[in-house]
Amino acid sequence: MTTPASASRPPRAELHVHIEGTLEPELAFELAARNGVALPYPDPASLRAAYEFEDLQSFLDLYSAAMSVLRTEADFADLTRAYLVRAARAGVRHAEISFDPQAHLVRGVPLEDVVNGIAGVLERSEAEHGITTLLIAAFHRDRDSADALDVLERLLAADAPIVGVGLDNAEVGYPPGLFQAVYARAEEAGLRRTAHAGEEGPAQNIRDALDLLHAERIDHGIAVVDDPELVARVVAEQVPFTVCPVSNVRLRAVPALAEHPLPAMIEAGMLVSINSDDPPYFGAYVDDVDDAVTAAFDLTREQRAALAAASFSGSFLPPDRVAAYL
Ligand code: ES4
Ligand code: ZN
Repeated sequence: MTTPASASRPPRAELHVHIEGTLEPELAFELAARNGVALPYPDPASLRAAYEFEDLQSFLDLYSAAMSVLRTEADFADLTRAYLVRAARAGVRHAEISFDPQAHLVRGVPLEDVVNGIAGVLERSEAEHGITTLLIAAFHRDRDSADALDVLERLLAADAPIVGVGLDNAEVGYPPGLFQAVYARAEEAGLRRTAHAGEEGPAQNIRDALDLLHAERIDHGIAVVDDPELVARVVAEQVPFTVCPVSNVRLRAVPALAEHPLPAMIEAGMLVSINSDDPPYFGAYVDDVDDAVTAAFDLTREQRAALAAASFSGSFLPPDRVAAYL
Protein backbone atom coordinates (compact mmCIF):
# COMPACT_ATOMS: atom_id res chain seq x y z
CA MET A 1 0.00 0.00 0.00
CA THR A 2 1.34 3.42 -0.84
CA THR A 3 1.38 6.19 1.74
CA PRO A 4 -0.56 9.28 0.66
CA ALA A 5 1.78 12.19 -0.07
CA SER A 6 -0.02 14.28 2.57
CA ALA A 7 0.99 11.87 5.35
CA SER A 8 4.67 12.63 4.87
CA ARG A 9 4.62 16.20 3.64
CA PRO A 10 7.97 17.87 4.34
CA PRO A 11 8.11 21.42 5.73
CA ARG A 12 8.77 23.89 2.93
CA ALA A 13 9.15 27.50 1.92
CA GLU A 14 6.96 29.12 -0.69
CA LEU A 15 8.99 31.53 -2.80
CA HIS A 16 6.58 32.38 -5.60
CA VAL A 17 3.12 33.54 -4.60
CA HIS A 18 1.36 36.77 -5.60
CA ILE A 19 -0.67 38.01 -2.64
CA GLU A 20 -3.32 39.44 -5.00
CA GLY A 21 -3.47 36.00 -6.61
CA THR A 22 -4.47 34.42 -3.28
CA LEU A 23 -7.85 36.19 -3.29
CA GLU A 24 -10.50 33.48 -2.84
CA PRO A 25 -13.88 34.18 -4.53
CA GLU A 26 -15.67 34.12 -1.14
CA LEU A 27 -13.38 36.84 0.25
CA ALA A 28 -13.69 38.80 -3.02
CA PHE A 29 -17.47 38.96 -2.54
CA GLU A 30 -17.12 39.85 1.13
CA LEU A 31 -14.80 42.76 0.28
CA ALA A 32 -16.98 43.80 -2.66
CA ALA A 33 -19.96 44.14 -0.29
CA ARG A 34 -17.88 45.95 2.34
CA ASN A 35 -16.57 48.45 -0.21
CA GLY A 36 -19.67 48.84 -2.38
CA VAL A 37 -17.81 47.51 -5.42
CA ALA A 38 -19.65 45.44 -8.03
CA LEU A 39 -18.17 42.22 -9.42
CA PRO A 40 -19.35 41.07 -12.86
CA TYR A 41 -20.51 37.71 -11.42
CA PRO A 42 -23.58 36.93 -9.28
CA ASP A 43 -21.80 34.83 -6.61
CA PRO A 44 -18.48 33.21 -5.61
CA ALA A 45 -19.28 29.94 -7.41
CA SER A 46 -19.80 31.75 -10.74
CA LEU A 47 -16.55 33.66 -10.28
CA ARG A 48 -14.67 30.44 -9.55
CA ALA A 49 -16.30 28.83 -12.59
CA ALA A 50 -14.72 31.58 -14.71
CA TYR A 51 -11.21 30.36 -13.77
CA GLU A 52 -10.64 28.75 -17.17
CA PHE A 53 -7.72 30.35 -18.97
CA GLU A 54 -6.39 30.31 -22.50
CA ASP A 55 -3.05 31.90 -21.75
CA LEU A 56 -1.31 34.27 -19.34
CA GLN A 57 -3.17 37.34 -20.63
CA SER A 58 -6.64 35.83 -20.19
CA PHE A 59 -5.70 35.11 -16.56
CA LEU A 60 -4.24 38.59 -16.02
CA ASP A 61 -7.49 40.17 -17.27
CA LEU A 62 -9.62 38.36 -14.66
CA TYR A 63 -6.96 38.73 -11.93
CA SER A 64 -6.92 42.52 -12.49
CA ALA A 65 -10.72 42.75 -12.52
CA ALA A 66 -11.09 40.81 -9.25
CA MET A 67 -8.49 43.04 -7.59
CA SER A 68 -10.91 45.97 -7.79
CA VAL A 69 -12.40 44.81 -4.45
CA LEU A 70 -9.10 45.51 -2.63
CA ARG A 71 -9.44 49.12 -1.48
CA THR A 72 -8.42 49.62 2.14
CA GLU A 73 -5.56 48.72 4.45
CA ALA A 74 -7.95 46.28 6.19
CA ASP A 75 -8.66 44.55 2.85
CA PHE A 76 -4.97 43.90 2.28
CA ALA A 77 -4.64 42.69 5.87
CA ASP A 78 -7.57 40.26 5.49
CA LEU A 79 -6.18 38.97 2.19
CA THR A 80 -2.75 38.35 3.71
CA ARG A 81 -4.13 36.68 6.84
CA ALA A 82 -6.27 34.30 4.77
CA TYR A 83 -3.23 33.23 2.74
CA LEU A 84 -1.14 32.58 5.85
CA VAL A 85 -3.87 30.45 7.46
CA ARG A 86 -4.10 28.27 4.35
CA ALA A 87 -0.31 28.19 3.78
CA ALA A 88 0.27 26.97 7.35
CA ARG A 89 -2.03 24.02 6.59
CA ALA A 90 0.03 23.33 3.48
CA GLY A 91 3.17 22.92 5.61
CA VAL A 92 4.66 26.30 4.64
CA ARG A 93 7.16 27.52 7.28
CA HIS A 94 8.60 30.44 5.33
CA ALA A 95 6.91 32.52 2.61
CA GLU A 96 8.36 35.13 0.26
CA ILE A 97 5.27 36.99 -0.86
CA SER A 98 5.06 39.32 -3.88
CA PHE A 99 2.70 42.23 -4.25
CA ASP A 100 2.00 44.42 -7.29
CA PRO A 101 2.10 48.08 -6.10
CA GLN A 102 1.25 49.47 -9.54
CA ALA A 103 -1.94 47.39 -9.77
CA HIS A 104 -3.29 49.37 -6.82
CA LEU A 105 -1.77 52.77 -7.49
CA VAL A 106 -3.49 52.91 -10.90
CA ARG A 107 -6.81 52.40 -9.08
CA GLY A 108 -6.11 55.22 -6.65
CA VAL A 109 -5.29 53.04 -3.63
CA PRO A 110 -2.52 54.75 -1.64
CA LEU A 111 0.80 52.89 -1.57
CA GLU A 112 1.02 53.09 2.22
CA ASP A 113 -2.39 51.41 2.66
CA VAL A 114 -1.23 48.49 0.53
CA VAL A 115 2.15 48.14 2.25
CA ASN A 116 0.83 48.67 5.79
CA GLY A 117 -2.07 46.26 5.29
CA ILE A 118 0.19 43.44 4.09
CA ALA A 119 3.22 44.18 6.29
CA GLY A 120 1.16 44.64 9.47
CA VAL A 121 -0.06 41.04 9.18
CA LEU A 122 3.34 39.68 8.11
CA GLU A 123 4.88 41.19 11.25
CA ARG A 124 2.80 38.84 13.38
CA SER A 125 2.99 35.85 11.04
CA GLU A 126 5.70 33.90 12.85
CA ALA A 127 3.92 34.21 16.19
CA GLU A 128 0.39 33.64 14.87
CA HIS A 129 0.88 31.23 11.97
CA GLY A 130 4.34 29.73 12.51
CA ILE A 131 5.48 31.16 9.16
CA THR A 132 8.42 33.54 8.74
CA THR A 133 7.96 35.89 5.81
CA LEU A 134 9.69 38.30 3.45
CA LEU A 135 7.95 40.76 1.15
CA ILE A 136 8.83 41.43 -2.51
CA ALA A 137 7.59 44.40 -4.57
CA ALA A 138 6.97 43.22 -8.14
CA PHE A 139 6.81 45.62 -11.08
CA HIS A 140 4.64 45.26 -14.15
CA ARG A 141 6.83 44.65 -17.18
CA ASP A 142 4.05 45.81 -19.55
CA ARG A 143 4.15 49.28 -18.02
CA ASP A 144 6.75 51.98 -18.57
CA SER A 145 9.93 51.27 -16.60
CA ALA A 146 10.01 54.93 -15.51
CA ASP A 147 6.83 54.23 -13.54
CA ALA A 148 8.46 51.21 -11.89
CA LEU A 149 11.47 53.35 -10.96
CA ASP A 150 9.20 56.01 -9.48
CA VAL A 151 7.35 53.42 -7.38
CA LEU A 152 10.66 51.91 -6.25
CA GLU A 153 11.86 55.35 -5.12
CA ARG A 154 8.64 55.84 -3.18
CA LEU A 155 9.04 52.46 -1.47
CA LEU A 156 12.64 53.30 -0.56
CA ALA A 157 11.72 56.77 0.70
CA ALA A 158 8.97 55.25 2.87
CA ASP A 159 11.42 52.65 4.19
CA ALA A 160 8.91 49.96 3.15
CA PRO A 161 9.75 46.55 4.68
CA ILE A 162 10.64 44.82 1.40
CA VAL A 163 13.49 42.36 0.94
CA GLY A 164 13.61 42.70 -2.82
CA VAL A 165 12.03 43.38 -6.18
CA GLY A 166 10.40 41.23 -8.85
CA LEU A 167 9.06 41.63 -12.38
CA ASP A 168 5.74 40.14 -13.51
CA ASN A 169 2.69 40.45 -15.81
CA ALA A 170 2.79 39.96 -19.61
CA GLU A 171 6.23 38.68 -20.65
CA VAL A 172 6.18 38.49 -24.43
CA GLY A 173 7.22 41.82 -25.96
CA TYR A 174 8.64 43.18 -22.68
CA PRO A 175 12.20 41.88 -22.34
CA PRO A 176 14.15 42.20 -19.08
CA GLY A 177 16.56 44.78 -20.52
CA LEU A 178 13.82 47.43 -20.34
CA PHE A 179 14.15 47.31 -16.53
CA GLN A 180 17.93 47.61 -16.19
CA ALA A 181 17.77 51.00 -14.44
CA VAL A 182 15.12 49.78 -11.99
CA TYR A 183 17.15 46.71 -11.02
CA ALA A 184 20.39 48.72 -10.82
CA ARG A 185 18.69 51.07 -8.37
CA ALA A 186 17.33 48.11 -6.36
CA GLU A 187 20.80 46.56 -6.22
CA GLU A 188 22.33 49.87 -5.14
CA ALA A 189 19.72 50.09 -2.36
CA GLY A 190 20.72 46.62 -1.12
CA LEU A 191 17.56 44.86 -2.33
CA ARG A 192 17.44 41.25 -3.51
CA ARG A 193 16.32 40.58 -7.08
CA THR A 194 14.05 38.03 -8.70
CA ALA A 195 12.19 38.18 -12.05
CA HIS A 196 9.60 36.19 -13.95
CA ALA A 197 11.39 34.96 -17.08
CA GLY A 198 10.90 32.08 -19.47
CA GLU A 199 7.25 31.59 -18.46
CA GLU A 200 5.68 32.38 -21.84
CA GLY A 201 8.83 34.02 -23.20
CA PRO A 202 12.08 32.53 -24.53
CA ALA A 203 15.18 31.25 -22.70
CA GLN A 204 16.96 34.46 -23.74
CA ASN A 205 14.78 36.32 -21.20
CA ILE A 206 16.27 34.15 -18.44
CA ARG A 207 19.80 34.92 -19.63
CA ASP A 208 18.98 38.64 -19.81
CA ALA A 209 17.40 38.63 -16.35
CA LEU A 210 20.66 37.17 -14.99
CA ASP A 211 23.06 39.32 -17.02
CA LEU A 212 21.22 42.64 -17.38
CA LEU A 213 19.15 42.72 -14.19
CA HIS A 214 21.54 40.74 -11.96
CA ALA A 215 18.55 38.63 -10.94
CA GLU A 216 19.52 36.24 -8.16
CA ARG A 217 16.50 34.04 -8.71
CA ILE A 218 14.22 33.19 -11.65
CA ASP A 219 10.45 32.83 -11.36
CA HIS A 220 9.09 30.07 -13.65
CA GLY A 221 12.05 29.78 -16.04
CA ILE A 222 10.65 26.70 -17.76
CA ALA A 223 12.01 27.82 -21.16
CA VAL A 224 15.51 27.13 -19.81
CA VAL A 225 15.25 23.56 -21.10
CA ASP A 226 15.34 24.90 -24.67
CA ASP A 227 18.91 26.11 -24.10
CA PRO A 228 21.38 23.43 -22.88
CA GLU A 229 24.19 25.93 -22.47
CA LEU A 230 22.02 28.03 -20.16
CA VAL A 231 21.00 24.92 -18.23
CA ALA A 232 24.71 24.15 -17.65
CA ARG A 233 25.28 27.69 -16.40
CA VAL A 234 22.35 27.78 -13.95
CA VAL A 235 23.36 24.36 -12.65
CA ALA A 236 26.96 25.55 -12.12
CA GLU A 237 25.76 28.76 -10.42
CA GLN A 238 22.88 26.99 -8.60
CA VAL A 239 20.50 29.79 -9.54
CA PRO A 240 17.20 29.13 -7.76
CA PHE A 241 14.17 28.63 -10.06
CA THR A 242 10.70 28.98 -8.51
CA VAL A 243 8.67 26.66 -10.72
CA CYS A 244 4.84 26.65 -10.69
CA PRO A 245 3.82 23.50 -12.60
CA VAL A 246 0.05 23.74 -12.02
CA SER A 247 0.06 27.42 -13.04
CA ASN A 248 1.92 26.54 -16.25
CA VAL A 249 -0.70 23.91 -17.14
CA ARG A 250 -3.65 26.17 -16.27
CA LEU A 251 -2.19 29.02 -18.39
CA ARG A 252 -1.31 26.56 -21.16
CA ALA A 253 2.41 27.30 -21.14
CA VAL A 254 2.67 23.49 -21.19
CA PRO A 255 -0.06 21.20 -22.56
CA ALA A 256 -0.26 18.84 -19.55
CA LEU A 257 1.51 18.18 -16.26
CA ALA A 258 3.02 15.00 -17.73
CA GLU A 259 4.80 17.17 -20.30
CA HIS A 260 6.10 19.73 -17.82
CA PRO A 261 9.89 20.18 -17.86
CA LEU A 262 10.15 19.92 -14.04
CA PRO A 263 11.68 16.40 -14.12
CA ALA A 264 14.23 17.50 -16.74
CA MET A 265 15.16 20.51 -14.60
CA ILE A 266 15.60 18.27 -11.53
CA GLU A 267 17.58 15.66 -13.49
CA ALA A 268 19.91 18.36 -14.82
CA GLY A 269 20.85 19.30 -11.26
CA MET A 270 19.08 22.67 -11.15
CA LEU A 271 18.03 24.24 -7.83
CA VAL A 272 14.25 24.09 -8.29
CA SER A 273 11.38 24.58 -5.88
CA ILE A 274 7.67 24.09 -6.54
CA ASN A 275 5.24 26.92 -5.84
CA SER A 276 1.58 27.88 -6.23
CA ASP A 277 1.74 31.33 -7.98
CA ASP A 278 -1.99 32.28 -7.68
CA PRO A 279 -3.56 29.38 -5.78
CA PRO A 280 -7.35 29.82 -6.03
CA TYR A 281 -7.10 30.81 -9.69
CA PHE A 282 -5.22 27.62 -10.51
CA GLY A 283 -7.07 25.44 -8.00
CA ALA A 284 -3.95 24.49 -6.05
CA TYR A 285 -2.10 25.65 -2.94
CA VAL A 286 1.46 24.43 -2.61
CA ASP A 287 0.43 21.19 -0.86
CA ASP A 288 -1.87 20.45 -3.80
CA VAL A 289 1.00 21.24 -6.20
CA ASP A 290 3.19 18.81 -4.22
CA ASP A 291 0.51 16.10 -4.54
CA ALA A 292 0.03 16.79 -8.27
CA VAL A 293 3.72 16.59 -9.21
CA THR A 294 4.33 13.62 -6.90
CA ALA A 295 1.58 11.72 -8.73
CA ALA A 296 2.41 12.94 -12.26
CA PHE A 297 6.12 12.14 -12.03
CA ASP A 298 6.05 9.37 -9.47
CA LEU A 299 8.56 11.35 -7.40
CA THR A 300 10.48 9.48 -4.74
CA ARG A 301 10.51 10.59 -1.13
CA GLU A 302 14.09 11.81 -1.72
CA GLN A 303 13.09 13.90 -4.74
CA ARG A 304 10.22 15.49 -2.80
CA ALA A 305 12.57 16.23 0.09
CA ALA A 306 15.05 17.81 -2.35
CA LEU A 307 12.32 20.10 -3.74
CA ALA A 308 11.40 21.14 -0.20
CA ALA A 309 15.05 21.71 0.77
CA ALA A 310 15.57 23.80 -2.39
CA SER A 311 12.66 26.00 -1.33
CA PHE A 312 14.69 27.03 1.72
CA SER A 313 18.11 27.22 0.03
CA GLY A 314 16.62 29.30 -2.82
CA SER A 315 15.12 31.79 -0.36
CA PHE A 316 16.39 35.26 0.43
CA LEU A 317 16.99 34.29 4.06
CA PRO A 318 20.56 34.66 5.34
CA PRO A 319 22.54 31.36 5.22
CA ASP A 320 22.36 30.74 8.97
CA ARG A 321 18.56 31.01 8.89
CA VAL A 322 18.41 28.68 5.87
CA ALA A 323 20.58 26.17 7.73
CA ALA A 324 18.17 26.23 10.67
CA TYR A 325 15.36 25.01 8.38
CA LEU A 326 17.33 22.21 6.69
C1 ES4 B 1 1.30 35.97 -12.65
CL1 ES4 B 1 1.18 33.40 -13.46
C2 ES4 B 1 1.77 35.02 -13.55
N1 ES4 B 1 2.63 35.38 -14.51
C3 ES4 B 1 3.02 36.64 -14.60
N2 ES4 B 1 2.62 37.60 -13.78
C4 ES4 B 1 1.75 37.26 -12.80
N3 ES4 B 1 1.18 38.00 -11.85
C5 ES4 B 1 0.38 37.20 -11.13
N4 ES4 B 1 0.44 35.95 -11.60
ZN1 ZN C 1 4.11 34.46 -10.79
